[in-house]
Amino acid sequence: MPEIRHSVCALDCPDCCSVLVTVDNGRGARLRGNPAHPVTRGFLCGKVAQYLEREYSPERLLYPRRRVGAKGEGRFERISWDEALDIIAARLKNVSAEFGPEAILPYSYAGTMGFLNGGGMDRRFFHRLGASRLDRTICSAAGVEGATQALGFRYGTEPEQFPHARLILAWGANILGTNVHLWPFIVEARRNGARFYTIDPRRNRVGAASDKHFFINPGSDTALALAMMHVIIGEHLYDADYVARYTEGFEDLRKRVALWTPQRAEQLTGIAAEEIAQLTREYATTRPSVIRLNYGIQRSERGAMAARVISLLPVLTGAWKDVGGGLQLSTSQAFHLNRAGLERPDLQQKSLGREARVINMAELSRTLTMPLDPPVKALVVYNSNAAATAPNRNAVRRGLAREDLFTVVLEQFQNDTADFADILLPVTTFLEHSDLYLGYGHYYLQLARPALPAPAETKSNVEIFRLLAERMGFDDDCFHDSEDDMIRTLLDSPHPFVRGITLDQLQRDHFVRLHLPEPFQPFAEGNFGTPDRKCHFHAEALDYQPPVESRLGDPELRRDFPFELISPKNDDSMNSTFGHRTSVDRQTAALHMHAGDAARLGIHTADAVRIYNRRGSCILRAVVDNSVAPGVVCAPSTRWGKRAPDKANVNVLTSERLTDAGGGPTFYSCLVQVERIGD
Ligand SMILES: Nc1nc2c(c(=O)[nH]1)N[C@H]1C(S)=C(S)[C@@H](COP(=O)(O)OP(=O)(O)OC[C@H]3O[C@@H](n4cnc5c(=O)[nH]c(N)nc54)[C@H](O)[C@@H]3O)O[C@H]1N2
Ligand SMILES: Nc1nc2c(c(=O)[nH]1)N[C@H]1C(S)=C(S)[C@@H](COP(=O)(O)OP(=O)(O)OC[C@H]3O[C@@H](n4cnc5c(=O)[nH]c(N)nc54)[C@H](O)[C@@H]3O)O[C@H]1N2
Ligand code: SF4
Ligand SMILES: [Mo]
Repeated sequence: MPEIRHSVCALDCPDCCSVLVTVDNGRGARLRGNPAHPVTRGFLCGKVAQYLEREYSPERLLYPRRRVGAKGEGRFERISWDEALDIIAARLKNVSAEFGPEAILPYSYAGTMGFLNGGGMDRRFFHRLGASRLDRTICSAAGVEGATQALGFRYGTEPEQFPHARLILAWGANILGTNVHLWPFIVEARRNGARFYTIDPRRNRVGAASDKHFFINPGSDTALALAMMHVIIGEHLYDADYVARYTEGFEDLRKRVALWTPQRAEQLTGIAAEEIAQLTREYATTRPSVIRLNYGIQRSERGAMAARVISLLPVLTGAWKDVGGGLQLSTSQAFHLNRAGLERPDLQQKSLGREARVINMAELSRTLTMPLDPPVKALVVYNSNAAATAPNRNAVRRGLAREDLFTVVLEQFQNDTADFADILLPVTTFLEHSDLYLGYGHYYLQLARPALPAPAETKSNVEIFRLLAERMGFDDDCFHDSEDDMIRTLLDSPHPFVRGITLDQLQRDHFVRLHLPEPFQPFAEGNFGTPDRKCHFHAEALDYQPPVESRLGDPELRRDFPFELISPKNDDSMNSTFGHRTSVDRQTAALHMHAGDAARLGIHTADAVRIYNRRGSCILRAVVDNSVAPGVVCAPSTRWGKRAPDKANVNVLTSERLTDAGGGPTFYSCLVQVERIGD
């Protein structure tokens, strides 16, 4: 008889779905969304509904391997776990003895969102080792910084409240692609009469389904938001009572935005002044109004400021007072778990007697290719396909090809990064190990137990770092912790949102809502994350300059490279995680263009085009579909470069210039030239 087991989707997605796995004779037969989960509501996105294809793919890595070819070539021979662990431990000890432990660098991101496998035993291991610390900026650092500067706390409107909204703005948010479980709530709101608008340089499926789409120049959102403030204040559309009670600095803000007329913003954003004024009036006078802001807005050079200024809009209008009003960027900060107990940063005292240096992952290219003291001599990559997803990929690959660099990769598939490994270790998928998960688009904490057996010689990250700790001779108790010990530690938090949630409860119920009022309205009565609980506008800090790599940026650069490239998420992908799929490879080999630009360059749909700048060159297939405005081109990311005929993907074009604050990457501030190269 088939049996149903519970799991949780571990992919880097705000929805964090509760998954039901049908298991027949020990083999997974079907995945579906848990109908009992208030946000999953019985369905999964297309890519994960088919995850069993990935689970049982003949390309799955099943045994530890050692490199036999050149770095990057991808030729390996099978070895035993004992050999692999001995080699790694010996090399890490040597590097540590010769250059100090900070010559060792972990590189990981959110291949799994699980606490234990995403940042648990690995953190303990590297802290005990005294390795360099990684600043994990690649995705959301700029937005986190901007939203924190604005509100203090990064809490947001819960998805279950969206049906109450009467105006919904999807601002840099590809809801159908990257956050599909919000969509039914929006459909419900629209059925109740809500209007739904999108603000995005690309008119994707969400834009096409909206009541109105605003094409905005990449990286210019701050100018739009400042002009919206200008109209809100100038036309007295703000909530004077809310502003008086819960904010500081309104008079300075009034002065600051006086010069930010819609006419000025039109020049910068490409949206007509009258449209800006009209949008603002609707936004400020419709209640409840909610903004789904997503991370698309903060992958540009002014990304932190954009997140900051937009986050202030519902403060001005008082939208936070309404059920179904406000803004959601992320809900993750509400999960106030005992991270220090999980990660044990105190272990650095034992290894180094101080905190280790910090390296920004968005600068991996520089870290591996420029002089550093000490240099990075050993790299351990897990939960990330850095050689495909990090900016300035050509430089990253030059770094990874260094003969003096010892690289360990923990992976499920032999992707771009795995090809550069000296030792390649096979890991389990989320269906095969235990973990605890937060949602960053809702407020449910979830537990997953292994639903399927781990195939062949695969092991979880937790188990691998536990074994490595033993090989290194680390005898601290925490390296003997079981998964359940680690979960109990995490849950041991005094914060009222999580106090009292137990492993037993999670085991029984699979998902547990944080201890929040229902509905949760974090800022209905101020309560911002500041010492005086008020929102401080800090008007003097709010400003806008176009990104260097943009149509209004460096004129010289713009002359040679006249197109603004954005490389947003592909609907059927999870960054590069499904890059082995042929359909995904095709989708991420596309360059979407405006018909006017294409005609001028003699380009037709399906033509091969070369797209290049000073950092690199990449061949894609043109899709002339007017999904972008003139001057913008869009290449959905992220392809496995190794599958491309020229072995390149869009990240050969992106730069390691950092955002205005937070140290984030600027994937979507990227100037390029495009030329037709053939049919
Ligand atoms: N299907 C799918 N889902 C995913 C992922 C995936 O790869 N595929 N990745 C996951 C990850 S890691 C993340 S971080 C989230 C991200 O989720 P999102 O933030 O929704 O995804 P992005 O594609 O980064 O950006 C969203 C939208 O912002 C637009 N955009 C780009 N530049 C600008 C700009 O300057 N201004 C404005 N207003 N809009 C802009 C893009 O065209 C895109 O439509 O999605 C997660 N979910
Ligand atoms: N051009 C461009 N580049 C981008 C972006 C963009 O929008 N445009 N987006 C950026 C963003 S937002 C992000 S978040 C990054 C994401 O970039 P990455 O962090 O590289 O994410 P993925 O490409 O999904 O790779 C995750 C890897 O983790 C592996 N994995 C999954 N589970 C486990 C596990 O339990 N253990 C181990 N060891 N491995 C596991 C998967 O097999 C997969 O290969 O990409 C960034 N790069
Ligand atoms: S990727 Fe997102 S939408 Fe798809 S199953 Fe996972 S959590 Fe749900
Ligand atoms: Mo991300």
